[in-house]
Amino acid sequence: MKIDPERFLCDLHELRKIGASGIGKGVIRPAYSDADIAARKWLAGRMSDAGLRVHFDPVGNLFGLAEGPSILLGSHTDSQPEGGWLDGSLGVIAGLEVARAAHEAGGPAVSVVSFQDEEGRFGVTTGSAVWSGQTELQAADLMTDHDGVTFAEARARMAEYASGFVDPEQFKSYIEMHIEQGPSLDSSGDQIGVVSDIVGIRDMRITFKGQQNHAGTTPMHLRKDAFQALSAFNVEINDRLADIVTPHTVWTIGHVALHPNASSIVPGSVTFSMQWRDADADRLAEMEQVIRTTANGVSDKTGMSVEFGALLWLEPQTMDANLRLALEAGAKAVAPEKWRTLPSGALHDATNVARLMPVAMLFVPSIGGISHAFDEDTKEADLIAGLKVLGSAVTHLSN
Ligand code: HGY
Ligand code: MN
Ligand code: MN
Ligand code: MN
Repeated sequence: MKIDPERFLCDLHELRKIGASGIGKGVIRPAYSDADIAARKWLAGRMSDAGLRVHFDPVGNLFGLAEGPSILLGSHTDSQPEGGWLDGSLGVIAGLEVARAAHEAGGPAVSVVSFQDEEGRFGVTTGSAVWSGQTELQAADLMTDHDGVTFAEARARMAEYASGFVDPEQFKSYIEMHIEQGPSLDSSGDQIGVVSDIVGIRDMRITFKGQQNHAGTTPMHLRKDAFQALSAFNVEINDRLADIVTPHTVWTIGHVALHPNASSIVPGSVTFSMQWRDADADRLAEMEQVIRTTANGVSDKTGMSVEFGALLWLEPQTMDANLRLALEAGAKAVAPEKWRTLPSGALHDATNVARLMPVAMLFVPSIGGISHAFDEDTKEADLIAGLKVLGSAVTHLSN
């Protein structure tokens, strides 16, 4: 099998043009947006040219299928609202190049996937979560984005392409290549990371409801200002979580919707996202209790009501030992002395796919550790090293 780095880079740059942000190399390609659908149609053409059978499932996961039992490679091509050009796309396009080279060489059988809504416009890694059975389709259909659009409405945009769900039995294993999205490899000067585990996550929307009122006439002591409730919650939760976490635990209030969001109105309500991640499922559960207790405490103290949305969750996931050995053999050959093992603090479709088959992941460095931002990037030499390790692992597994 002869992998072609030039062809791989060329495809990667072609894909970047679809939904290009115009700022740095960034992309704006959220799940089911025009740009996301255009990118999937482009990718379907590339898969077909590579000798793969194109298949869209009911949620918009796009597969390029090889004949017979195959190794599945891929990731996702949707992006964050402000996304980097490599997050997800790298694993899909590297998989495409390996599958194409394998097809040209007459084997081994390699299939490719681009999962839908990995970036969680609706849930957490929604497309692979539904395919793997982590999330029921009926439950997913009821999920809403921050503008109130339901998953059912969004996926209907792709209904004209959809066939049934792909039978996972045809795949022997899944390998996902990705950028690290953190600073470890960049700061140690390593080119390749072989992933040991992926952290777990919990994500929940919380709403404080107070009393909307006039910002000029309402005395301070009579206000029920929802922003003040969020502000108090934020200070208190940082304090209280600090007592039970490790240096690797993280939590984020990343989306805030203040209502009605006007200078001269005391805000009547606020809905915000509370997300927390850790490698230990028990700690995640303990953090949930602290979060609920703290929000209830703020509600009691301020006389405002609090509501909790549905809890989204993914458990921590360990990578398959045999697949890791294949990646390590590739890393030793391609980047001797410049690879190491590390955990993933970002989530990946691999967590869901692990319900169906053995999975593993490899990372290449992110310059400055930056991702989920337009200025995300990776050195070309590192992208190519990752591609070669992926190809080498596939060859190793088929021998
Ligand atoms: O947020 C994550 O870890 C993933 O990239 N969606
Ligand atoms: Mn990603
Ligand atoms: Mn991401
Ligand atoms: Mn007025």
